[in-house]
Amino acid sequence: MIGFLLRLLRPAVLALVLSWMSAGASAATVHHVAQKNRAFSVNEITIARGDVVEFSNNDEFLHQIYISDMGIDSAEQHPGETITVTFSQTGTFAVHCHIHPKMLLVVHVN
Ligand SMILES: [Cu+2]
Repeated sequence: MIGFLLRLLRPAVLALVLSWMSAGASAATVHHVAQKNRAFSVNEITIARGDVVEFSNNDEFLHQIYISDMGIDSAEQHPGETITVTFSQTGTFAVHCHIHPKMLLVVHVN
């Protein structure tokens, strides 16, 4: 009797697990932003909550990532280095670089 019930339930459980896995996988899109010529490669991006932004230093000198509203104030980022930030809250966030005060990227998180 128990064995019969388990056989009956197995496809439902499998479907639940699969839908949970695909939901998790689709939640985190990775967006690429470069730092080049003392500027971010885009001025503004709109992403979904839980998405990841990878900042790649494509210059020959140091950058840094400063996001005041998220309490992020990274260490010096050397040429070729990538800093990964997960945006887990909705809202609008200004991304700056302490070393180059004119650098600004606005991230809208829906
Ligand atoms: Cu910079």
